[in-house]
Amino acid sequence: MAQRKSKKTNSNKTDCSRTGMTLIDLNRCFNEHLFYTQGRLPLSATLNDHYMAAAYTVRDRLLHRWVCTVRDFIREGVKVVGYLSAEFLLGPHLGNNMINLDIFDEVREASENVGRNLDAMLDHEEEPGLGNGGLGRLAACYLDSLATLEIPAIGYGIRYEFGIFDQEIRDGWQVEKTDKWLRLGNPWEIPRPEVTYEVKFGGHTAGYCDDGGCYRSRWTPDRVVRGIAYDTPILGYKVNTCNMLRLWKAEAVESFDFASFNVGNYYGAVHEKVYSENISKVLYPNDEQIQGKQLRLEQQYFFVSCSLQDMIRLHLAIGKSLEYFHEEFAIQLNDTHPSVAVAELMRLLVDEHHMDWDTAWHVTRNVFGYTNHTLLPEALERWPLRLFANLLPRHLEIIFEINRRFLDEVRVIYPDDEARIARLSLIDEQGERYVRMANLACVGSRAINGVAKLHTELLKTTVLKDFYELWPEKFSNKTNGVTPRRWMVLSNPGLTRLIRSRIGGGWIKKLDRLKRLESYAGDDAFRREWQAVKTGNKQALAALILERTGISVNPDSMFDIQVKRIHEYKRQHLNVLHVVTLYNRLRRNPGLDMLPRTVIFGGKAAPSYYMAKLIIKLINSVADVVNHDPAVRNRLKVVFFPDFNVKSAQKIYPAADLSEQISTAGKEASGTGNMKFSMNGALTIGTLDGANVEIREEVGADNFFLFGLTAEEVARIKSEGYDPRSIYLSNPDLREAIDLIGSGFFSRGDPDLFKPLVDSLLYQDEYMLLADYQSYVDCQDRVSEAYRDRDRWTRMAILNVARMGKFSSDRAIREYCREIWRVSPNTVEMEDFGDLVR
Ligand code: GPW
Repeated sequence: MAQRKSKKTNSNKTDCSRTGMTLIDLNRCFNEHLFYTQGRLPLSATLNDHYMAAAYTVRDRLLHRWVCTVRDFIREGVKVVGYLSAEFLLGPHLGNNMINLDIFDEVREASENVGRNLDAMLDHEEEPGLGNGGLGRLAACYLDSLATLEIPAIGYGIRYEFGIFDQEIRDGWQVEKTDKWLRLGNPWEIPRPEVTYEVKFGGHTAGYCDDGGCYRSRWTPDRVVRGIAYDTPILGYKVNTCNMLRLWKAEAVESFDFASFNVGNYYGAVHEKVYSENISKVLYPNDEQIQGKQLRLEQQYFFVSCSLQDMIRLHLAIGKSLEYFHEEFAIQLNDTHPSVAVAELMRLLVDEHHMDWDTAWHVTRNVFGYTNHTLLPEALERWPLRLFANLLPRHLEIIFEINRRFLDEVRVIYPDDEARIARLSLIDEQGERYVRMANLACVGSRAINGVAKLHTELLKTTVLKDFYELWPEKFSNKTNGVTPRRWMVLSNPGLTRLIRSRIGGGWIKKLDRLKRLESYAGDDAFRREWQAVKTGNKQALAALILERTGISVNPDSMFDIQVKRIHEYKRQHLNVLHVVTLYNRLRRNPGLDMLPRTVIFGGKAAPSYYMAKLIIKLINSVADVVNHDPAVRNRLKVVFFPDFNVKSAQKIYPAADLSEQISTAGKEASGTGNMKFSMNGALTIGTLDGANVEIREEVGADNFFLFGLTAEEVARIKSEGYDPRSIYLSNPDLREAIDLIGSGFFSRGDPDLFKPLVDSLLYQDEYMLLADYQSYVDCQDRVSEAYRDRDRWTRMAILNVARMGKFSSDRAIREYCREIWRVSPNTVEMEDFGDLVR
């Protein structure tokens, strides 16, 4: 004990790697922030004061690197990636920044020494939930990898005042609460009140001849809003590159002369202010389902316009001509949400910077890349022409002109193929007219990519088939990845320590090196330690589950987990059918020797998505009955973990034994949760969908539990006429499970409650749960068998982790850099504060 103490004291004097400071220095900075930033003495400081002081102490180290990164940008004119995304689901910053600064362990030890609780501080941080799910989280992983790979990059998005709602469960139903993430202040952002742009809306256009006799269009808006930049530093892992995420907040433009508009109309003026601020007020909580609301288009245009104006200003500031804009910037469109950028860049270049159309179009087509993230028809964005024309009249003109020129080219290649031309057109003219945002993104981009091999193939043969036939060379696949810094090092310190003890820490940046773990799969001692780590993580999750739900679960049972947005295509209700099947077995045979399972669900439903909300209610209702049935005797527990977000995800993935990735084949573009589970030593039960296909390829078919129809079979059966009812009638176990739900057994005798769900399965079954049911249940039986052999299971788990190298977001970003953006790393050298300010 005495010896340990003295070791700790020594480390206080040692250099804290990469900060160039000792722990004593860092501690002084912390106390200074407590004193000078928070205005507190240690004796009166609250947990929030402590958290803020810690955050500012860490932020100072980030800003030092940021300044150096910007210095290089100005000096060396490096090509920059602009990542445009309506969502960034960052998760808490403090722990992650400490990991990337490589000071986590030292700071933890130092905090313990002075009796400060680091975990309480980490826990206290409100996460910025500026995204719905996979798409927003991918953007956050990509920012981490861009910085880690030393690529100059700026993330551009919206600073939503209210992020994704907090989910509460009341009487089994989801209740939405506003997410007031800015309530206690946000130490990670730097407001830039002088970095602002004006964004116009509505009004009309009129033609005129300019001095050179050129026909031009002038847009007179009826509303102007100002965007203000808020910057968040994004530090790479163990490098000095510190990029920025620039988010825009909407404000009223005072100079728009309310006085003359509303003489004596104070209320009207304030109303205008409130109206403008509405734009960045709240994140639309829909995932893969469009709402078609005007405010959403306003949000998209607002952040796109601010971001493009900002990039143009930066470009001009380094003294370059706009003809070369695409040589200095590569702009990625994260799905179609920012795709109005194609028309806006044309407008900025042609109308505001007086560039000729052809040059502007050359620049535009060469600067953008477009990533598609879904095949679901209900997620493909299109805007009613009327709405678009009212809000963005000039952009509609530009889109018509792009379309006219584009279709002229198409007619040359495919003369007389009017059907094809109608499909390729930027305007949908069957019935009510719409602007097709995916078509606009395709026509305006140099590169188009899907997010997993299967998804990209399906894009080429279905939704983007015509574009693929036209420009096959534009298409490529970029399988998604996730950052091992947040999803292993930060969230699973136990596993990280164990892996480091055998193969060092090189894998954190070069995830392929996890391969070196393969040789430990057969090592008994290693497997014991591996199991101990997993058990520890399960105990921690069990404690959290008890705290959040009051349900006590047994850490020795198999943790079978499905966490993701609730969506019918993701088939949480197929998982429920399995649970009910197990329950029926126990009821039929009370003495059954069944492998104990804890089935854990988590995820939010879009507030307007009735079926998804009913699925949440079903899970909770089944949980209620199963968990209270004495006959079950702890062989089966069901948990709905409320408010699944990045913070809780960091506790959940490391505790999983089994990862549920059971979407209907062909529906999940990629999935990224599947990767996070597997990296943390869970085995996957899954369909051949999205990135599951590639995960299985990598980890080996023997180490993956596969079931279900293939995408091809799904399509074939659908086209031949699918009849779920006949499957229901011919499968007694399935019938028993569905009947039990339909009987009111889980709804206090009310047979109507779940009728919409039951009917949708029996009479439509759009996502083919019944077709996959038996294959799923059989596969789950193989899972249980495998789990009984702990050594075999652990060996499989080790091999899963060892073979996950491909799914690092570093690999994905390297591919984007080489094949789409054509950007290369720039190593940032640290310079002393004194030299920098001289
Ligand atoms: F519809 N994804 C998402 F394509 O989380 F835009 N939200 C969305 O709105 C869309 C896609 C959109 C997800 C995909 O469902 C998932 O399969 C994929 O892994 C993820 O995007 C990142 O590519």
